Amino acid sequence: MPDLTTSIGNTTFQNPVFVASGTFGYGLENPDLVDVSKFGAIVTKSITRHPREGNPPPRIVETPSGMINSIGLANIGVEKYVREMVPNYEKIGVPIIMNIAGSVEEEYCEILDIVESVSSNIVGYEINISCPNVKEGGIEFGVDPLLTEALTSALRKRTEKLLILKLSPNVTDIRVIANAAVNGGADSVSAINTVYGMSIDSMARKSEIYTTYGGLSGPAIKPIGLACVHKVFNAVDCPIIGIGGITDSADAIEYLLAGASAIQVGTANYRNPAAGLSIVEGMESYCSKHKISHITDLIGKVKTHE
Ligand code: RRO
Repeated sequence: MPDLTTSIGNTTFQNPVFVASGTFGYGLENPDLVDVSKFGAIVTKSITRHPREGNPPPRIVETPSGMINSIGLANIGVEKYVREMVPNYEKIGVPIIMNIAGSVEEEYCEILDIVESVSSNIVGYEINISCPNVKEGGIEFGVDPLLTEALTSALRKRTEKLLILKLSPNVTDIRVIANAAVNGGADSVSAINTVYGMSIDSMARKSEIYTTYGGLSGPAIKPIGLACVHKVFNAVDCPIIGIGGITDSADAIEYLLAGASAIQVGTANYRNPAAGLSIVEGMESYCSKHKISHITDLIGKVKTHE
């Protein structure tokens, strides 16, 4: 049986297949649909300091090989999250990574302090500095290496749990932001969040998303995600969590070869909430077939032509 375990910072996961933020609620919504204990980890929807309604509809539209969302950070806020969700995590038998979003450094810090003040089996935090859909929703950090480093080091002082910075592809050079996160003390970076996109109904001559632009996800963005992961892998010394258009185990293996230590399945969950479980099985078969004893042997092993 191949060994699928992978480590990020001080934490070892039973396999490298996580479900992505925003595509699996708070981790507690699908118990009858999927055996969540078989995932490597669940990453929650982004949580902010106060509850948010999000953007007005329409806020999701299907596009060729993908979808565009502009949810606008709709969530229950950290207090309700700690009261109603966190206590239930003991039962579900899978590591939880809480995704945190804010508009200023103090907001991120306050959220982290509130969660750290209660006992929980949250194993780490994915810090969203890359939401494309709100005016002050972290993307200001995600495009600026100085702000990224300062935010990361403020958060690093507050927790010993995993600290993962979620990066945007909507930047000139993702390596500069990844490097800033690591200099600030991040254990890992996840790449990528969604890519700015737009969809137009030619008959109505109207934008199909209320906010005009949204975040493109799904198979359409896999080549962008792979390039970002590969660039970061070759420039920055930290484990990377690969995200973007992963639908099957071949996609997941491609991300590992590009340099990812783990991957997240996002848009594919909308079609099949158990997509991640098929990916775990497919990875096992790939390793057996190719006589790979440990999945981590694949990390960064893509052959290039240079
Ligand atoms: O809620 C959203 O609109 C959203 C978020 Br927070 C994010 O990080 N990425 C995305 O595509 N949508």
